[in-house]
Amino acid sequence: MANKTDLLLLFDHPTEPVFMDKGKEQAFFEIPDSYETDNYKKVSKNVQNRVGGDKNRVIFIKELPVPDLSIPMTLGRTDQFSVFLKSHRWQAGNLIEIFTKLPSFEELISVAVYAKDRINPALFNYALSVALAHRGDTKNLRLPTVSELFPDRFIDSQVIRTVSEQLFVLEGTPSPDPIIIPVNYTASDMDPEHSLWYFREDLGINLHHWHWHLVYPIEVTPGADKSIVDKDRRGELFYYMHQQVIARYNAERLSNYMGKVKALEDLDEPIAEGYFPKMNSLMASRAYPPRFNNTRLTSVDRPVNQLKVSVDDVKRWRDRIYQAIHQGFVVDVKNDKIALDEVKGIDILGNIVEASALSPNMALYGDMHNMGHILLAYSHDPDHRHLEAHGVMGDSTTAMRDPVFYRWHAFIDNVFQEHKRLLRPYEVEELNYPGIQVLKVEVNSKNQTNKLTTFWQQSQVNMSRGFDFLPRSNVLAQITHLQHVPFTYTINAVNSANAARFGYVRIFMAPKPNGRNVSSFLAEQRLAMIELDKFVVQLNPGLNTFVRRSTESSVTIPYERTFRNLDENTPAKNSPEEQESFFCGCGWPNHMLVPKGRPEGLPFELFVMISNYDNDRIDQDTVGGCNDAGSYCGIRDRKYPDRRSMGYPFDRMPQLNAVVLKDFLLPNMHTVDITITHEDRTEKRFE
Ligand code: CUO
Repeated sequence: MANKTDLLLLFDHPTEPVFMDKGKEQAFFEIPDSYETDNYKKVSKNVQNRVGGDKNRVIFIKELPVPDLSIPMTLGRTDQFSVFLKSHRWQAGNLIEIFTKLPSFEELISVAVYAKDRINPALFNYALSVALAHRGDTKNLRLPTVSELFPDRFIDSQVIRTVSEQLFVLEGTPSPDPIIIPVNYTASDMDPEHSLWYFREDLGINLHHWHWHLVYPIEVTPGADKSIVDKDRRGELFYYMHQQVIARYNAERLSNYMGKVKALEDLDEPIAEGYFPKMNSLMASRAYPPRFNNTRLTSVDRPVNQLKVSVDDVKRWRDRIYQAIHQGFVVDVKNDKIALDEVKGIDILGNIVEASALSPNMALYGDMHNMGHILLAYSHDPDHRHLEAHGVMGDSTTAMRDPVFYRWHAFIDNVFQEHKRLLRPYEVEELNYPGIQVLKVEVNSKNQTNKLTTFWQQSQVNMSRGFDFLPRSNVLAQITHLQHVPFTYTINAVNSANAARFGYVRIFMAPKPNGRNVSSFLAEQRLAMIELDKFVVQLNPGLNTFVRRSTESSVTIPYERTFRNLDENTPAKNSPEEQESFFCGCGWPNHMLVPKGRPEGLPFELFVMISNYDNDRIDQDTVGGCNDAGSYCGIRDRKYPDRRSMGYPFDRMPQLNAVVLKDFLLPNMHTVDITITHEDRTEKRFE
């Protein structure tokens, strides 16, 4: 009989027929004759005998009535799937609904097995992942990482060729050496944007982005249950997570002696930054199309994608959204006003701007952010005359590789900031914590105080399960990425009351302007603040000392979850680690917690605040909720773990008398100057 984890085998080798051997055990699905596709009718048994035969584990699949799959089957098997396309989202939404509504596990695995060879593999993977993550009986399954299944969306096509060659030549013998994924391969130093390759093309950052959009789907099919979209403050989190990406990207740019990213405000200007991904889609057997320097956006009209959108559409939506922000309300489909107030306003705007199915008026405010991705993703072939698929901007697994992603999202963030700018500044009573004083903050890394160090590290990943139609073998790829020396924060705080109190410690940092050791204007600096951590402390009467490790950060997932190998490092059954690792791929990768800095040191201002936890707390049980990267990802099936606005206390303009950060400080806050130094050396992680 099939067990629940057998569902995960359906992710393995995404384009191979379902009857081929799967997983470490080389298990076979024994499928009913009626489930076979025309391509392989009546040959599956012969193939199974040839590949393995009697010794393999066999999973018997029951023949059951199969729901109508005609909608998700509309997308061709080799087409490029994009969650930014409405037609694809609709097809995926239909399949997600089919999978989530099936009453029993037995029916789910039977229908999924039937669907696997009939549906576009990327759409199938996305829909099954979303469904498993949201079904009560499967949400604790540990899903494979998308980079293991679709390595072609993460690494150089030349490496794909080398891995394929090794898998064929080795034929089951373990590879003696890892295959080196080159650094610096997408452009030369003539392209100034190229110095950011290590951020844009980082495996963990792109995995985080894919996971985020998987956890927060944009829409469901019309009429379907909206609960998978309608999550606590999902519009606000769309704003905040992407705002933090831009703040982090700008800190990396400063590390590389570059100015802030220029928002794509003018949709008519040629886009200076080109991008040549150097990746081939294994599924489509086609290269990801490039975008040349100085490409202009034009209307996209591609009947093949049921897609027609003009640059003017996007401008119209933008103008209507700005008008709503300035009026302080939006208008829903019944023509009723909904106030954009200081509590819910940003959440409503997030859903309007993205746009998600929760937008109160899609006809009026449109689909601005998604269609921006689309205009950029098809700018090389807007009318499909060359029969080209979308570029990297068309997919959440690949979009962050492209410099224009940051220009587009800097514009999206400007729209949100227009709303935030109009809110009244926080009053002192909303910021202080009477009786609590932060006396001292120190950052310690090895034997250094207030100095952080970054360097290059090499880690290994096993991507073999994504290489289809090749002999099974473990081939390791070696990736070079940024890393920092682990550090701790030491915080001394006094509670002058005579009873214990609880506090929420909030840690942010921002670079000093132009890399010089001077203060920036807080009105500007607040947008550069990177959230590093947030945690609860008990303050006993008198002096308290708290020590917190960088690896505990509430924005990151541990290193092992980014570079994990599904077959190895599996935590023990029912252990706390296993609870934590269930579908917890969403989270900023810990190896990218700290910006690169400069060889001569880059000055930052680190800010610590202890707010009154009684005002911030959300009373809920968070066990098993994937709660270790809650700041950027929320907590699964729970409320966002902070009652304050995301980004508090820097999400609003400061009072006029707070010109620089020093003026903003209250006794429950403290700052310390730190420097981040980059050492140009490479360490191996795995030896
Ligand atoms: Cu994450 Cu534009 O939303 O890519």
